[in-house]
Amino acid sequence: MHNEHTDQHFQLRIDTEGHIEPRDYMPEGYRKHLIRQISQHAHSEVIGMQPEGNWITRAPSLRAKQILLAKIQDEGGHGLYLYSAAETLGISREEMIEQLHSGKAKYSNIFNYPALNWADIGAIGWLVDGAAIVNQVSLQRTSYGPYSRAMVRICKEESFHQRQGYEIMAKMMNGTKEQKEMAQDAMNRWWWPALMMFGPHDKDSPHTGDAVKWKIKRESNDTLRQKFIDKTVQQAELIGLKIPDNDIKWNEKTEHYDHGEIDWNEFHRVIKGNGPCNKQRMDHHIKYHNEGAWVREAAAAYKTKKLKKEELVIG
Ligand code: FAQ
Repeated sequence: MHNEHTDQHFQLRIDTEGHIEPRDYMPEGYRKHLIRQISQHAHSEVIGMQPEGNWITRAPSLRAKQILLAKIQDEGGHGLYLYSAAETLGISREEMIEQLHSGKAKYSNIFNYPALNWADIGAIGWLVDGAAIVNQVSLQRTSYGPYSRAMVRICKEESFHQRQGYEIMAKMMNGTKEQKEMAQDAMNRWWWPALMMFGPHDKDSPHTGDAVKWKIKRESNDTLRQKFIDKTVQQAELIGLKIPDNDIKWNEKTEHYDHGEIDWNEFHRVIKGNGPCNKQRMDHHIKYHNEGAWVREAAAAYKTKKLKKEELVIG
């Protein structure tokens, strides 16, 4: 039942800060935009378990191992809320996974870099979750109800993740010369890819126009990136880490930190599939997805059987 009236009513609802719910009328472009963004967000959460998962067996203490395990499980849970939110828009989980495997759907650039040592686990929690949370706090006010509600819960868990990473970095910066060097080296490798997580500059971001009009995005890529830089520079200083950017400087006029140029060639190379770990991440996902086929089949068989029994009772 699409007509001009319904489109106007939809935009009015957005303009007056109303939520759009699954059964409400929505323009096709809004639905497609959300499926793209939410499914890519879900894929990022799940693929993001891989670099950290590598370190569960090598965590330096039982305490560190318990914390890391809990954090990685949370990320899997975030993926599940997000897949469910996307399913309310009329796409199935199978289709989303198919799009991931075929390369049609992206996932965050950041998970295509390797976690080489324990300091990387600190850097991921502090910088990667730190960047994710800045973006996700803003998305709590996104216009689509199921996405917005998923974000509220995810943000609560994400703030614990950011702190566990910062704690690892702070501990290492309080340690031996070698530990300090490891922490700085991890910072050097993760800083720039973390800045790229916010996406291209606003002027080069094709989806921002619609996203802002429909209040899917409440703040632009550059605004969120700047928020992340402003808070992270101060956290780095506090524990003695140096930002690997000679152009980082407080700007009295703007009251923000200026920063150097981001290497967008690297960003495009990585999101096109040619980063250091893209192939490894995808091969791993495909292998375990295929190996888990019997679980999905068994669950589906049980569902069919149960339905038949219920039908019999009704009959
Ligand atoms: N990586 O026009 P825009 C986490 C693509 S969660 C890859 O600006 P948009 C938690 C973009 O898709 C991290 N591709 O696009 C965790 C588009 O290509 P397309 C994930 C990127 O959507 C921690 C093209 O470039 N968070 O880390 C990236 O308006 C530790 C043009 O870009 C989210 O997904 C990128 N960084 O803005 C988990 C947050 N940036 O789709 C485990 C939700 C851009 O046309 C361990 N998403 N592209 O083929 C968003 O807020 C937005 O989608 C942006 C991109 C801001 C990512």
